[in-house]
Amino acid sequence: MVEYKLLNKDRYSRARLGKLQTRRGVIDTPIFMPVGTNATVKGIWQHQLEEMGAQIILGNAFHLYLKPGLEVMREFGGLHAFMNWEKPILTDSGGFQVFSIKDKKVTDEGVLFRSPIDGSKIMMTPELSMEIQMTLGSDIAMAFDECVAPGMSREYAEESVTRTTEWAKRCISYHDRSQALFGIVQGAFYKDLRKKSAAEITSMDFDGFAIGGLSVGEPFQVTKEILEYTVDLLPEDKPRYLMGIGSPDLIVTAVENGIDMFDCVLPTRIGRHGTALTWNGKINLKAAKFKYSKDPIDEECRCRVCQTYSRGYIQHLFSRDEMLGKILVSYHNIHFLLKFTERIREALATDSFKEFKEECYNRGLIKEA
Ligand code: PRF
Ligand code: ZN
Repeated sequence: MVEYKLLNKDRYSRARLGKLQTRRGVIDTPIFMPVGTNATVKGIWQHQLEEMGAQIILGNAFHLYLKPGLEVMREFGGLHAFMNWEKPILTDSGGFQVFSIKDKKVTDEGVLFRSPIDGSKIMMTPELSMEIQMTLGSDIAMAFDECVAPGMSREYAEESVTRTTEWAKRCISYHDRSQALFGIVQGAFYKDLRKKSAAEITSMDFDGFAIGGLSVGEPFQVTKEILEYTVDLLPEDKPRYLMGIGSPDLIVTAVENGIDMFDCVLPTRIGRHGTALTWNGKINLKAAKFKYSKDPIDEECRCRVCQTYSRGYIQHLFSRDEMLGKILVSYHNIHFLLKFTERIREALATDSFKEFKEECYNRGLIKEA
């Protein structure tokens, strides 16, 4: 259902350049995947994603099950047709979204919670998550996992790894393989639990492997250490996906540890608050100092927003709470991360990832050279 092809390996790190063949075309890796939780990348038209060069986007089983629901999805013939996006889609299983709900009950069967939309009781199970993702017709589905909240005991984390493995087995037996299916390694911040989870998950017939449970509020060094440790436990011939990261420093850390795919709501979330990613670090366009600025958000950016609008204009839009401000910064931020990963791929293709990393360090985009 997907095939990973290695094109080049970095000499100084575990970074790798590759291609991932999916049933809706080839994706260049490493790749950043913009997040379209509710069948929309917030504020961005699908044709704008295409014009920016997005190759694959994310959808969410949990949200799309709550609204518009499976009946609507069946009527439209799946998520691609519904939202008019023809390129690959990866859907997350709900394993992360369910866990951000406070009032819930986790059992071996699944997760019982109240719908945040109408208060009705819903039992999310591995089988239901597979059913939703097959109905959505995404190109890559994710196993239903438990992402442990930081601060939970080791005992709980251990129990949770066992549950995630049992759920993964149920996902595999229920899934019809009409789409690719990735397994997710959990284990919180405990290396032995990561090892156990990786051994169990990679022993199953998945098309790719994700690392979950990271970037949930822990310090950067912890993310890095667990990532370094866990990647080594994953097979080399399958794609590797680090879930929920998207800041330039974490992207570089992920790539140098051999990660091929990553996603994050960061560009649109911070964009809505006026924060722009630039080649010289973050800036906040709400700041009064930009009021008279005729400069684009980023001198070096070739995106449509930076070719068209000034910082001063965008500052004004935010000061009047005009929705266009949020849209413009979101667009620029997604463009930035797509370009950033494209530059990483160029560097990997020309054996200059080390130099790229040095440049990032000098620009203040990453904390360690
Ligand atoms: N599991 C799933 N989705 C996720 C995560 C996870 O652990 C994360 C963790 N950063 C983001 N998205 N299913
Ligand atoms: Zn721009």
